[in-house]
Amino acid sequence: MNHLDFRVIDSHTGGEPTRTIVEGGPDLSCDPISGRPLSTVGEKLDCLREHFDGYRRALVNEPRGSEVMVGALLVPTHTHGCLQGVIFFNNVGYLGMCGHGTIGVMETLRYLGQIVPGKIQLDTCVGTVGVELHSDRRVSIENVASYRAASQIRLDLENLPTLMADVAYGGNWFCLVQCPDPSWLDRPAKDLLSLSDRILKQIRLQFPQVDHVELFGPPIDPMNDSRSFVLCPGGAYDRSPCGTGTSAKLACLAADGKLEPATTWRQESIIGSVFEASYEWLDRSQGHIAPTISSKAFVNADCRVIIDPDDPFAWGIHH
Ligand code: PYC
Repeated sequence: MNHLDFRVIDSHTGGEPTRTIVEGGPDLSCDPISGRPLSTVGEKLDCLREHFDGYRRALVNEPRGSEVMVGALLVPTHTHGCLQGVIFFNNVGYLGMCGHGTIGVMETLRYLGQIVPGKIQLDTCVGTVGVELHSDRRVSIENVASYRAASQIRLDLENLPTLMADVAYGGNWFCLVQCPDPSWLDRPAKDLLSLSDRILKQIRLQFPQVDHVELFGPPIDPMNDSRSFVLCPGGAYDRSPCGTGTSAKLACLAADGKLEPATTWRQESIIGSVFEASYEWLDRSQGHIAPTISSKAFVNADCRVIIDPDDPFAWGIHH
């Protein structure tokens, strides 16, 4: 086998990295075994997972990446009105949508001179996402329909007070917990990771689709409305406030009547970065909202990633 060679653009959104693969990705136009044409992003994702999962592992895992890295593979789209298809992935698998990643992709397309300020649509495996690049380089995402699936789920974990959780969808599935003690979010990240992991294991007994956990507490900056710690599926925590997680939070706030439509919610991350968010009702009786999430990304590398078949860690290190 020859070397594989990719052009990747690395960016970060509120501290959370996105590695956008702009050249060298696998051919996902048709199934490599049957030759069947693949038209939707969902079909391309299935093909990537089944036949080229090594690319995902090699591109985001150590030694070329880390458990924090989210990959974004740009793929052609046939969906009417969409400029670009995108498949998001991380160290352990694939993401439905990714808010910080979408903002990273938009800044990457701007950096490459492929977009100018204005609105476009991106095709993801969970649906079409409207995205606007503003003239100050901020990006606003009109995320997929988001909703709360369950509220006030009681979680009894050993040596902890009873926790009450919501389960909501914002392009990915989240378990949302308001910390009973405001100082919980001041604990070291390793303690928050282990607490979130315990919550994840417990909630998945009832809601196996959940793969992210959000812990909420008071913001550090009084300009903001809330601070969150977000556990991602691969065991890392989101350095950003998490775009899909903030969408899920808005769905809960809307369902509880705690936030009016078109009102800005400022979600602070555990490292102090902020996403501005608001929503409109899509279907009030069903609790479905259309969230908008805004922030900025910065490009920090434009490079070639090489996979050398003689490298014993060519396909990533598995911890
Ligand atoms: O911003 O939606 C997001 C996200 C998901 C996982 C990491 N970031």
